[in-house]
Amino acid sequence: MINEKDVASYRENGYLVVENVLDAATLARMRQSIADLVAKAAGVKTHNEVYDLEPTHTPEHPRVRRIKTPHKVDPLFLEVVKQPGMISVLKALLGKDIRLHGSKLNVKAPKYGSPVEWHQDWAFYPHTNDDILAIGVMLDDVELENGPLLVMPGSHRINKVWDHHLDGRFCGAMDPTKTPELDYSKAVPCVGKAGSCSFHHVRLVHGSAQNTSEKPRQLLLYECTAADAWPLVNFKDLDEFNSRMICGEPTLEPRTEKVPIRMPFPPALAQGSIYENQTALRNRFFDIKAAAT
Ligand SMILES: O=C(O)CCC(=O)C(=O)O
Repeated sequence: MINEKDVASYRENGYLVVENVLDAATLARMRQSIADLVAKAAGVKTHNEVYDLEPTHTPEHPRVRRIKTPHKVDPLFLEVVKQPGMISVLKALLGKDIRLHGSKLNVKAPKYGSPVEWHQDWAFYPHTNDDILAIGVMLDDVELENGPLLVMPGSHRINKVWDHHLDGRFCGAMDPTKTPELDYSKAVPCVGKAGSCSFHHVRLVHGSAQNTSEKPRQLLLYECTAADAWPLVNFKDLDEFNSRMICGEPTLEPRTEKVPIRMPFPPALAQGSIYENQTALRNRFFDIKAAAT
């Protein structure tokens, strides 16, 4: 699926967009599953294990911001990350032994889908090494207008974890007035037809604007790690850890690298999702326009 030039570009820029990773039939099954899940949010009053809700959500007029761990809700989402096309890209970027760290589906609905402030995934889940990336599966055609994932090329190589704290607590976002190394006008949108996937390094700075367009922008994110990257936070038990292997073999010997680390503690005041964590941020980069009713 990708060649040596693509791998070199990923190492240099920290991201890659690959077209036609998923076929139309798989996309249709995933969209149906998501539509069913979103419909089931009718009657739901507040965020729960499955749903993160838009600020304008009501039980009568459901507005889902995120489905939290889709691979735990429908086995289809586990099947998708194990498809041969996906595995071939993952192996080229992370090596032969790979584990799923987590998954999430950002719905970013037309007219109101919420923005995500600039951040590094690494700030949320530091590991013993940084052979870690997130796949962004484009379930819809992603264009400039419907809130594409925006990435800061090369920011992973600055080899730094920016401060994601505010008033002494983790808040899951970088204060854009305190990042002089970064020129956000150089951000690159990851656009593509439905079925394309972006792959971004765990330390790459990224975010996305509100979707104020009429078009949906559902993005399914899979966080994947080299099997020898062991998490420094939230390790539960070995069986659960190893049940998330996508391919290859697990190991009891973590590979430790000299990586910059800042622990995400004390935890954010608003728990549950990055959207909730980021509500604490005072200096926001992305506008939030009054959501259409
Ligand atoms: O959905 C997006 O555009 C941003 C996703 C992201 O970075 C996240 O949810 O951590």
